[in-house]
Amino acid sequence: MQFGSIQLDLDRVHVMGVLNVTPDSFSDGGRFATLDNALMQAESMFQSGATFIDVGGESTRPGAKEVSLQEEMDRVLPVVEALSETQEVVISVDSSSPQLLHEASKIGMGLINDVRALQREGALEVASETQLPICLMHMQGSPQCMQENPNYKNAIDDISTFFEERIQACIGAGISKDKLILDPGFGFGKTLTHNLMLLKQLTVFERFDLPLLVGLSRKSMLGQITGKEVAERLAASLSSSVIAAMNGARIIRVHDVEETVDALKVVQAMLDV
Ligand code: 7PM
Repeated sequence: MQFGSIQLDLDRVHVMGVLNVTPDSFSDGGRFATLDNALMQAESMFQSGATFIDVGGESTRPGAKEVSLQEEMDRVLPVVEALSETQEVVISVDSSSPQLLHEASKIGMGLINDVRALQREGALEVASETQLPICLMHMQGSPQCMQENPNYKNAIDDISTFFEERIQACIGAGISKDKLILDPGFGFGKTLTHNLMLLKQLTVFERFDLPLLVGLSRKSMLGQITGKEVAERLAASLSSSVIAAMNGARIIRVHDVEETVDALKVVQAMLDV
């Protein structure tokens, strides 16, 4: 798949490093809120083997308050611009704002990562214009209320139906299907059982014949399983990343890039035999 100027083979396993530029980011306390720190963090993730850097300026943590568009742009765009000048890495932008995505597409964004799957007014049109790949993530509800009472008739079926609907919406907007990446959205309106069923049955989504991206890193489901706080979830995160890759995920979104790259090299080596 072509991500701006960078071509990647998505039959192989890739690591996406999370670069939060939100002051209230739940796992690193906003330490990387300034541009310099963000760039150093990105450089280190690239050196560790990340092929994507996911830049996000909106906290989608359960219950988080919404940030204004201007605030989100001020956080994200300088980072995208600086990264595209210095790094041979795909810059993914974690945003649902059409205006931000439009601006970011002009300064080096290589992938649209929208946790709202282009459902905001104007998002499909902007995404189509950029001609960039798009990750369509499933979420039930909104970040403000999604964990209140996640409820599905059948989570796998409901998420599949959502993917079908969003793929068709993209095609209707002139986006070619081969630019799409799917993500079941671990933790976004899902109970522990939903998340575990999705991880166990991830291969069911192979029927869409599109690359799968997953984010499990440090998430609360891992806290529920291990009883550990966010900062102590590395081993659980690595374990979940390995399971996801073995079940077909090809882009793994994580905070701990160096450790995850090693863990997934083992999976890739095995797949290569
Ligand atoms: C608080 C709680 C802050 C959760 C941030 C988060 C995903 C994503 C996020 C994902 C894709 C996090 C999440 N998660 N994009 N953005 N897939 N495509 O853990 O799972 O970083 S934000």
